[in-house]
Amino acid sequence: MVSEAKSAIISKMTLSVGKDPAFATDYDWFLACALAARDRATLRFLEGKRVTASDGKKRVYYLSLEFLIGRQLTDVLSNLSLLDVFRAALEDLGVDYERVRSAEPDAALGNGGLGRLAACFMESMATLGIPAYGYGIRYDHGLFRQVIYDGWQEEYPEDWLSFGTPWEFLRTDVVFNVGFGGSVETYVTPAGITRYTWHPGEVVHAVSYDTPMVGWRGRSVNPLRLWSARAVDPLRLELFNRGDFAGASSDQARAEAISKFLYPSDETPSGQELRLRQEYFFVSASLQDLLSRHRRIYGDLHSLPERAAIQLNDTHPAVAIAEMMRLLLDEHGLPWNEAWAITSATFSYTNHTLLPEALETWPLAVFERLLPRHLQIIYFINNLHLEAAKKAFPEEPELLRSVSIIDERDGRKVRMGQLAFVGSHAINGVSALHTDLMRKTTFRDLNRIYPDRIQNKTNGITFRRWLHQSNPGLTAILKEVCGAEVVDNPEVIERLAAHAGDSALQDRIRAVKLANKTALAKVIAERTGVRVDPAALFDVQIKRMHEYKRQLLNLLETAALYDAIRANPDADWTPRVKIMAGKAAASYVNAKFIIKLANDIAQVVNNDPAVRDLLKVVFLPNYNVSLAEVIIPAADLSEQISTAGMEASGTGNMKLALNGALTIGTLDGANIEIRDNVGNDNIFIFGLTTDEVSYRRERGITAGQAIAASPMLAGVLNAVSGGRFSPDDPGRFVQLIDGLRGADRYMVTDDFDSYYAAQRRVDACWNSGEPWTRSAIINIANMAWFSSDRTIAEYAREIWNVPVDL
Ligand code: 475
Repeated sequence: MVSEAKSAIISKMTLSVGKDPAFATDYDWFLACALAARDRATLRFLEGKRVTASDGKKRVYYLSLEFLIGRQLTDVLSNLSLLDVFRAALEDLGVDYERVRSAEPDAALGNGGLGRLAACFMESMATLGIPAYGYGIRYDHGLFRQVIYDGWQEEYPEDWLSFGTPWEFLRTDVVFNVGFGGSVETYVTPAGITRYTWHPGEVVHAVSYDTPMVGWRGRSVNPLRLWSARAVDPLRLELFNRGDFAGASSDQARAEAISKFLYPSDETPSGQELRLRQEYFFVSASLQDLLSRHRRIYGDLHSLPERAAIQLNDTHPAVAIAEMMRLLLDEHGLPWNEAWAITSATFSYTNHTLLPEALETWPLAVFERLLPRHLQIIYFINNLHLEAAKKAFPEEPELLRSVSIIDERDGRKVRMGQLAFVGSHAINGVSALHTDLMRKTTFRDLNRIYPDRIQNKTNGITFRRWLHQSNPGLTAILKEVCGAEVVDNPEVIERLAAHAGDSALQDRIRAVKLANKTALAKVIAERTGVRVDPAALFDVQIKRMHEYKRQLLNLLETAALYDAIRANPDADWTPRVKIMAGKAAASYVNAKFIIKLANDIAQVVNNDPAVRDLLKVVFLPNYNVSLAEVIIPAADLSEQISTAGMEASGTGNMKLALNGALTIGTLDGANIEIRDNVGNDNIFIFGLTTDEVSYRRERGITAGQAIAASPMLAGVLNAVSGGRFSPDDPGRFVQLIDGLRGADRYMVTDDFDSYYAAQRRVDACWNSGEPWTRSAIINIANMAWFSSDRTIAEYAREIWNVPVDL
């Protein structure tokens, strides 16, 4: 096996990379390994395609504007059971696998939770043998690279594709036309039926690239099909011949802009026309592709719902409802009722956030200019929908306003959430609380009209990447204690619980954690110059920078703790390292100030000899999947401190708990289900509940009371706004802190005292030693339910109706 791998790698190096191994760089070795690994994956992939087609198996199509994949080499090798073989082969060749692995750039085609969930789902679908296609955009530039300069975030373009990627196959035969703009022609057939033809003013080519997504033990390999935009005519020859070289290629630039970059705003739609062009571009290409596949195999489109399930990952691909109707009506000549029955039986929609500013809407004018026929179709859908609603609830005009796909208030808009809801047979939230809030708030009235549509599917994570690959030390212990089958069946992790009090096991768990922390300490030193002690408590908050996630609450507690240590340096403090990482949308001013505050606090605290090693603060730049893989196995404490009711689920919370970090968190999102699984004694819960948050909001209770009641809070707010951490610019944080003193939309002040107290409970537990490790073990033992295999099995049974044996 090793010798086979060796010759495969050498042959790729020589004949595909075109290099003499003696002169190969780490990146060359990565290419050679990736190409050799891809060969194995491809054989499984082609085999799977044959089987699915011949068995008439139902396919799942996962439409997502984001797939946050990260590096793929270890994932692919490990899932093909080739990791050890390749490692040994490279060692024989005198090459270090770690360096080869690190030469791969992250595929960062996503912003955060939503995109990473799509990547975990692709892996789990392949693992469960579900024939699935991921459809998305092949962005030339993924999420920006974050550089911290003088404590401020700077954004630089990300370049993962600058040297191409060895994982993909260009499909020259899978190219579709996607139209924009133009006009709609209406005519009546001799039989008296009105028909419509859209004449787009502009056409762009969608070119497809397939990347194989390999399931665990290579059970199946599914394609991730990403579309790249190309101009139909790369050059306008008449302009070129006249010497107008820029004009000659302007169409090309305009077309190719569609797949140039990922919009970097997490949970705030940009509302720009290019974004709508991206959405329609990949939706249209994907639907044309899957319809032509269906017709090729089954002939007739009426059987689509039995053979295909299309999942919309949030509303970003929701224009698919209108596009499917257009294709069925205008291109395939189906009558409305049949087209609608096929569409609504095929689609389902996942909601990922209820933040009002994140709910996607498009001004009618923009929509009509870009997609005139689709707007017509949406009007038709809405009329029928409102008629049905009127019939069901005749006395409630307010209800009609809330369920309408068209928002009639200031400036008319298309509401993509309403469109996705109305056009789907199943709608799901991503945690129990979030689904409950969907039913009670944003989708309350739609839920009254269609009471059985909303379901819950609590998120999950793939244990292959987030445990086995990123934490081999812990995985080895699990295999020994729970049995080797733990890598195939996470449920047996539960066996660990029986040994939670075993001191030998505790020692081993602590030793693995310490080794992981030592590795992280090295990365921290390299990237920030800060030296941290691996024996200290590693307190971690890693996620997008967002006010509702309340990194600011964490920083205020840090500042208060710093003052407390200075006031009483000889008390029995718990040595802590506060580790924070995350990107802010470039235009999100407050989030960028919070990054600056983290770095300013770090400057002051880390250089104050009075606190010695009792407190260190680190902001790690450029958080991405690869950095997460180093931080998560090294965390002791997981910060999940969003305002109750605002974090739809969270998935970092699951990754951290699975790796033995204890959670300090609010009763929000999946934190609640984590608590239910690990037990109240093994998690630090604090803060307002969702009901208490809405009570305060309804009564307009602001920060005044909380500040008046807490001298410590008042002190820390004064310190930060008075320039204690920004002596070079004392007024720097005045506005940020004034935001808390006024409306305090995210109730940082209300939760401050209870958060501070919970942190002191953390200290006490850490200092007690044994109980902490015990709790960590109980956390690990009870996380099996959060495997994305479980989540996907639920989607398969309850939404997609595809067979799965888990
Ligand atoms: C939730 N992103 C997490 C995760 O379900 C949840 C929205 C608009 C434009 C661009 N990006 C977005 C999100 O809404 C998002 O990432 N939501 C997250 O989805 C997976 O675990 O709580 O915030």
